[in-house]
Amino acid sequence: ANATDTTATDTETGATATPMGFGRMHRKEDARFIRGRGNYVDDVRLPGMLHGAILRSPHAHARILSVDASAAEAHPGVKAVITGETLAGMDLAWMPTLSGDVQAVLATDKVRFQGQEVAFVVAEDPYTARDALELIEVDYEPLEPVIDARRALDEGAPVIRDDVEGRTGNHIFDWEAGDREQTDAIFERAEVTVAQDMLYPRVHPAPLETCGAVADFDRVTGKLTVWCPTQAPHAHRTLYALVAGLPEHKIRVISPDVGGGFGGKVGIYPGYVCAIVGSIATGRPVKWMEDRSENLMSTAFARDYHMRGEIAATRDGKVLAIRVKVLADHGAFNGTAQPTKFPAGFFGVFTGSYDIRAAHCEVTGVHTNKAPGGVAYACSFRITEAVYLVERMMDVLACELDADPAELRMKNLIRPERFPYTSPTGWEYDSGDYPRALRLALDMVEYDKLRAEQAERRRDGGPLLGIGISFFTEAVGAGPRKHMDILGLGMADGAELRVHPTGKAVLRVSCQSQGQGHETTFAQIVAAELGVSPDDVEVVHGDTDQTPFGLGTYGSRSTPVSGAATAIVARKVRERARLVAAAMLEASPDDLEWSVSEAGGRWSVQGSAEHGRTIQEIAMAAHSNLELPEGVEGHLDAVTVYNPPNLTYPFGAYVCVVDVDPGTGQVKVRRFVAVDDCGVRINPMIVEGQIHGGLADGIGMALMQLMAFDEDGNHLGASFMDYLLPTSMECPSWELGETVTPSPHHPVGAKGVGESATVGSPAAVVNAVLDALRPYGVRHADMPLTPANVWSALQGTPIRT
Ligand code: MCN
Ligand code: CUN
Repeated sequence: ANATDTTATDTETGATATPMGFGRMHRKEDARFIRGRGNYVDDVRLPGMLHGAILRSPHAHARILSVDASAAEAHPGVKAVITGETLAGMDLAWMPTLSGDVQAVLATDKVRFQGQEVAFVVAEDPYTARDALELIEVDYEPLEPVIDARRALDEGAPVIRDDVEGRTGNHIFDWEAGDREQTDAIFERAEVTVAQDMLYPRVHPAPLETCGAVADFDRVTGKLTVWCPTQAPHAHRTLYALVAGLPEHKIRVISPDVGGGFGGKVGIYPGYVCAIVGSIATGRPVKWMEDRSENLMSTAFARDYHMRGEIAATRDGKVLAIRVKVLADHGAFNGTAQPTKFPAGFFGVFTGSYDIRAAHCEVTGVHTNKAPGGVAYACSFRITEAVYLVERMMDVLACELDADPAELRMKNLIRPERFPYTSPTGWEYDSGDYPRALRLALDMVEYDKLRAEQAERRRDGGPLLGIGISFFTEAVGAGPRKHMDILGLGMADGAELRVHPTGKAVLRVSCQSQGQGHETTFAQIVAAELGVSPDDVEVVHGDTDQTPFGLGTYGSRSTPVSGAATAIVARKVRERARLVAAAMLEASPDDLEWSVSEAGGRWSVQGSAEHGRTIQEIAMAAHSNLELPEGVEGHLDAVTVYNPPNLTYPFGAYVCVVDVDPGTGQVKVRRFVAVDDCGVRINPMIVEGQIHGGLADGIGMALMQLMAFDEDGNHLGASFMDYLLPTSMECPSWELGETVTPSPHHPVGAKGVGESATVGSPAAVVNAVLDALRPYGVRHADMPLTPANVWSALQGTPIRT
């Protein structure tokens, strides 16, 4: 098929002619991405623009004795040097984090992680700015760092946050969920209990595009425009207004094309604030772009959960209760992005997909001398950790009982008739048919055949074969406003739809794509509701001056929340069109019926479809001199705000097959079957793309990725030489399956899917590797299962039986 024609049938990708609504179609945005016509922050070039660079701390923990910027200031081409002291004079040295803590914009008293921001140089060009950094003299007094979270609460541990009044240690919060007494009581009586410690290591979302900003403060109009790759432009604008005292209507945040976010672009970074201050100070636009190492060292990391899981069960494999203790490493500032009432994100869904009588978990958050973050990398607010925990524990239990992990899961999955299902920790799962999804995955992979091959291999020798299963349930689409907010901003989303006289439409939404294809799928939602072509719907997003307020794109909330707003605003337009059509047809609106055929959507008199008006005809009439009934406004525009009644609960069954070389510890992923259920799929091709990406993430985390530090707090993974990204070399050809269980409360029955595969896949890969290692008596090993780690796991245990 012709690649330039998005409406052509393409047998390679399975994309068909542009559908009149849901279905496979190529992404509208790809035309510009493929031709190099995307417009990213670093493409923004304004007249007179200056360039900024950040001086960063070489120490993980040190007191700042003095900062001397005079030589840098005198350097030719340097326009300004901003230090913590400069900012302190403006009351901007500290900024609020999304968890209600504060974070240093530029350090004043101490540096608290390696790579922390210390000074900002503004110069005529980026090279001069970087050169001048070397002329800034900072006198540090190194302090003992806290690197291991398990030592953070030790008596006498250095106090990292002595800036907080009354703080005597590194404790941030304790949080619990579920019923402790009931859970403990079940554990006491249980026939079988298992326990396992595990670490979900610190990893990084590592988007291809690093963070950066262009700030342009106009001294005449007082208007501040900030281009940055944010996942939440409206939230950023409101925070700038609240913190800097700038009038909100004089702030415009533009998130242009974004080269991947994965949760790392939700928060406000010191560099953004520095660029803004730099522009205010110089009266010229200032661009700041970080490099790869800066991105890996200082922007939002993910996970870093030390977990202990326990399961109580009957001897025949019925899981009765689950108990979890977590130590959460939040780094030097508590900067996780999550709803206010959920300090551990949505870890509370740790009972997973199983019908369990009782559950209890405790999470303790601590500071260490590492970068802040915690909620990123397609985590669905920590459901990654929750799913990993419960899916590892199910395999540990299977091992203990010598049971088949697939059968054990089947026995404990929540039955379809139990939905809506209230979990022991109080979450209401909206819909699901779990056994069907697991059965499909097992059939696709030919599970019994694989087990037979495995038995043969174990008997005859050769590479080790492992089969790993993971069944996950997610909770995405935050969230009901009464339960969920970020720093007091409720999590509802606005949408505006304008239908022009010729029937072409413009949709304005508050969420912001980082590669998820919203310009296509959101146009498809409007197209389905109005019976128009998605090509006739332009989606505007990522610009606070152009779009209604809403909280943005993360936690796979765009389709559940903004997507719902889109369907509803389109339905409002359709209802208005009914009134206009009634006037055109001289009929009662009640006598009209809506239909969508290949020719498009139309209102017509019931029973006589030919006696009707197309949506395009109605749009023209709504703007014409047609006399409209009393109370009916002209035009076909509408606005709405959607406050979701509940989260959506997508789920899936994954099976991973690996071959492990016992001599080298090398793991090869032979096959990966993923059955996903995200309710109704708007664009199945985009959904599959999202799943492919997430599965690759899972292989990355399970086998390759780790943000490591030495005992002094030196970052050991600050480049892609050390921090490994999965490529096609490590990935098999994905085998996808689907079931469709619509969300009962979403207007089009869709559930979110953007993070599903990242959440569900790591456990499948790890379970597969450990399944391969089972004859060696290895019950658990932590990610990443690099050849070295697998090899040492093999050495530390009895010879193969
Ligand atoms: N979709 C669909 N049918 C459904 C569900 C979703 O067609 N039933 C489509 C959506 O309309 C959208 C895409 O799939 O085009 C993802 O939708 P959704 O699940 O609503 O997730 P979001 O759009 O809110 O994306 C956020 C999610 C998150 S939180 C991370 S992290 C992540 C992810 O998306 N970051 C990504 N996928 C990413 N993909 C790319 N390319 N880049 C990122 O940074
Ligand atoms: Cu947790 S990563 Mo996504 O929610 O942006």
